[in-house]
Amino acid sequence: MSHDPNLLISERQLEQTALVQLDELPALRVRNRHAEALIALQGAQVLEYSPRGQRGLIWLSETAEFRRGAPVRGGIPVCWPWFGDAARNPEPVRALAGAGAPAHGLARGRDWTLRNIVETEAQTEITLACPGFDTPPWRADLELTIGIGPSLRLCLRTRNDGDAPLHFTQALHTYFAIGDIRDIAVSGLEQATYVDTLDQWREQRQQGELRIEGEVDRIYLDTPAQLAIHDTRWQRTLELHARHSRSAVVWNPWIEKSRRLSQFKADAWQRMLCIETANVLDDAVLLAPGEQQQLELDIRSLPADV
Ligand code: TA6
Repeated sequence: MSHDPNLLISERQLEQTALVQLDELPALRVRNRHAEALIALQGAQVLEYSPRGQRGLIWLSETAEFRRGAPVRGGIPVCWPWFGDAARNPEPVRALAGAGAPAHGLARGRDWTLRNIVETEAQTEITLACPGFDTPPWRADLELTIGIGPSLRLCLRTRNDGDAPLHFTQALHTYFAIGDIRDIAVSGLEQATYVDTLDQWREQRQQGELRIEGEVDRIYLDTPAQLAIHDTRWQRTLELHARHSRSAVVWNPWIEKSRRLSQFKADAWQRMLCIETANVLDDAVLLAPGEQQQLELDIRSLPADV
């Protein structure tokens, strides 16, 4: 089967999917009866997802740059085979990362190949594969399947193709689009333990719903499958349903940090919130040779809870 997106699209006479160019980056534009989406082949990064007739659910920086080998600010970066600073990962993951490793792993900077596209009435399903992760003694096959329909469905599948145990951490680093960060609440994290990376990585406990009143960069542990962002300004609730995820990272840079971020307008902190479906720190994943694991996330938008 051809991995050439153009060939695969023309061979299948696909109607919902087209190959487009965003500056230096090729991308797939999907339009079907349920929604529209934009996915960069670099990093298999979902950049946009808008259910028909609704505001987009995913935030993409107004100053996003589309350059080969460089992260794009926003969308859903795939963080794999480590999350965040490699030095902050468990020892077996640090060994895999090596010295001078980039933040959030290797997958987001690589050109993924198109493995399959299936167009049905229910959704458009796209499967992308990260080129051979082959760093002896480790080998892995990494695949992201993206379903564009009434909800956005992601499944990140890792298979250990090597002869050695594979330890990794991972996150779907979703940037959500919101009306105003000062007018939202996150439910589902009540009473959860979290590591506050802004307070010497101390463990704390979440009291009640999470509201954002300053810079937040927290790793929640033993998180439930269902979280929600209640957006008063835009009168909607964004529901996140995760499977095989034990951690969730919540991040907003607020005013000061925003000034130090690339591809980020000074006031952009007001319009975005990251809730990252993850397995990090002690929730690192261990696969024996031949084993595989899925990290799954469904995102949908509902009219605000009345
Ligand atoms: O997920 C939270 C975080 O690790 C923050 O600390 C911040 O660095 C954010 O990710 C963005 O990372 P990036 O490398 O995309 O700028």
